[in-house]
Amino acid sequence: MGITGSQMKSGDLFSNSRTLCPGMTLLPGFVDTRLVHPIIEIILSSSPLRHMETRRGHFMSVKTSNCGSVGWISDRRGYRYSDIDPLNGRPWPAIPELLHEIAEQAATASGFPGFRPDSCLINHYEPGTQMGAHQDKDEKDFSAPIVSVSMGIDARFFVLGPERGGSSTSVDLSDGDVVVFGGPSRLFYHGVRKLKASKHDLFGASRWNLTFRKAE
Ligand code: MD3
Ligand code: FE
Repeated sequence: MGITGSQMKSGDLFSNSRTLCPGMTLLPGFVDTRLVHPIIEIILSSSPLRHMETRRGHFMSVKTSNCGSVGWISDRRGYRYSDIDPLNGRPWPAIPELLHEIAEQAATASGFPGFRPDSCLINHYEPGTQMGAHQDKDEKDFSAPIVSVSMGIDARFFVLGPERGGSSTSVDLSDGDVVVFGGPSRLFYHGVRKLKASKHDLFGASRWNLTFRKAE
């Protein structure tokens, strides 16, 4: 277990980390998600989950919300970051300090010290939902990594590479796993395969993913 399970000092290496490809690090079981669960509930009480609409007028199967000074949104005008939650007209909730610590410690353990995200996208998956191959390129500065925290039921995540086509590498992500994407992998195409039905003790039949980004 990582930061929340031991008194790991900043800069210590997480003994269980795996480099999946250059710039991409898996930290299995890095987070004690029991500590994150109530924090997510508080964030969603002000900025609830919603299905974002795409430019083409479809709704994404995954539900999302955000915390941070800006949040990722999609509507008929396209994808962008906004300092206002369009659902309630107010700023997004701030990133709680425990989440900042998790993101910073995971980035440090992966060779990206001093990571201070300004945005955290909260994705909620139910069995049958998926996320197609895409790049995360709406951020202004690609030198900062992206930190992804998985919670609840397992999912199969896939990475292509700098182009959409070709063969994919799969990674099964379980509750508490963190992946850090930086350097050459920062702009890789990636997605999530259709979720299989399953149950998790704390999160039930759902998967949560927190994606920490430096957007501005
Ligand atoms: C690889 N979410 O919200 S996080 C997304 O599990 C997104 O909810 C997925 O992709 C999820 O944009 C995967 C892992 C992730 C995030 C950013 C990446 C993988 C990445 C950027 C570059 C390469
Ligand atoms: Fe993504």
